[in-house]
Amino acid sequence: MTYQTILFELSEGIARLTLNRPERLNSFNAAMHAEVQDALAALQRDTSARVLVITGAGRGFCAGQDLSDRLVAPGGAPPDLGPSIERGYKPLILALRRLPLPVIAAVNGVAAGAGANIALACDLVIAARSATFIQAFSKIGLVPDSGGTWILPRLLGPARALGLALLGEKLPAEQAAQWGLIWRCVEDGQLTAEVDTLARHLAAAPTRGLARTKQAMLEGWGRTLAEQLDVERDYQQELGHSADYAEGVAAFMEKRVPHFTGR
Ligand code: T3D
Repeated sequence: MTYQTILFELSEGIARLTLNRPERLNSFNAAMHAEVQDALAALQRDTSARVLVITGAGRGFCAGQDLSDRLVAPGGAPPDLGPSIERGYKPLILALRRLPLPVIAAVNGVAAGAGANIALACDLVIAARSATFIQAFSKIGLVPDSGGTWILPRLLGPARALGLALLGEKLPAEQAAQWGLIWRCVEDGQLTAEVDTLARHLAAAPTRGLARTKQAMLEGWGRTLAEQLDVERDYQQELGHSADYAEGVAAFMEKRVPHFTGR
């Protein structure tokens, strides 16, 4: 597939996906949905990928749905948003959550509407100090989608989650980090370097273990402690047979740096 709305590359275990409609703050249209889904499906198949970095081109990360596709002419029929969610945002969020490798959101600027919640669906969110997160949905009569109503109360508690969702105010990156909504806020000029360092670190890490860690934590919210202990047992049983576990133990005992292959 030739991409018109994203940039996508995979090199040395690091996949980089850049939302690339800067003139519309990288908002999503149908083509971008199809292209992002295609890229994520390619990553599912490509075992050389060890980490994914998602960012935005230009001054924004993503402004959610492209609203120019939603303008209703006077007397025209309102759009059916259900199919758009079902075919676009829902599979996108689930694909990010299910990708068996760590996903970094490098939030270079404003992340609004679904754009904010796509960032929050990533495993590690690093934002530039000038970036903001906006649950813009309330400004146009919608509900936070792309997992917003699920993740915000879990990460922030109901008071802050409802404040953000009902008011649609800008949450600065630094406050998002202080509230525990994102991993880190860094100086604007440091974002690329910090993300590169983190991506290189993760690309050399034991990928299968990280994938199971992500899965256990994300799926654990719906389980009892006893059920979760069973899941941990099963994952340890599986990972105990991995090449990376053998390498990790050997490297520790030999007092050397491990060389993980992601297998
Ligand atoms: O429809 C469905 O399928 C249901 C799913 C919905 C999911 C959603 O995401 S709903 C929420 C949609 N997003 C928004 O409501 C955010 C709209 N954008 C904004 O509120 C502001 O643009 C920002 C706060 C994000 C940034 O403000 P600012 O002042 O930095 O930039 P700007 O001047 O508003 O935007 C720059 C350009 O991008 C501008 O175009 P222009 O005037 O230079 O030609 C603006 O129209 C365009 N743009 C920004 N966001 C969108 C957009 N164009 C289309 N759709 C957008 N979402």
